[in-house]
Amino acid sequence: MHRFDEVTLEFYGIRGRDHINQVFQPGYEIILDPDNGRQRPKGIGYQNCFFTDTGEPIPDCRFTAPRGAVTRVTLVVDSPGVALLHCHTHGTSMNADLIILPHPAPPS
Ligand SMILES: [Cu+2]
Repeated sequence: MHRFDEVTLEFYGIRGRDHINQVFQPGYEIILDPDNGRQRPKGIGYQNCFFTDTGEPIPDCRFTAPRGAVTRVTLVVDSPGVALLHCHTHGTSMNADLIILPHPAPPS
């Protein structure tokens, strides 16, 4: 995806009760969670992250994707780099990278 693109992600949960997901902007850092001593990412929340079907804003781009249902989330990425899609329920075994390229220059 490109910087400032509006991108919709679709999730369909097939295992587990639900997945508490979060997208972190480029520049996130991995920290030790003081509650359980496990590693987890810490990042900056998106300003533009919302449920696609209702338009309801999602604070910190953190949302639950339940099993047996489609969850659609739309976000606008505002800085180039690698963002992390992370599932808090399943930890580092359920991560994905979102590659954000600089916005393409208009054709000349
Ligand atoms: Cu998960």
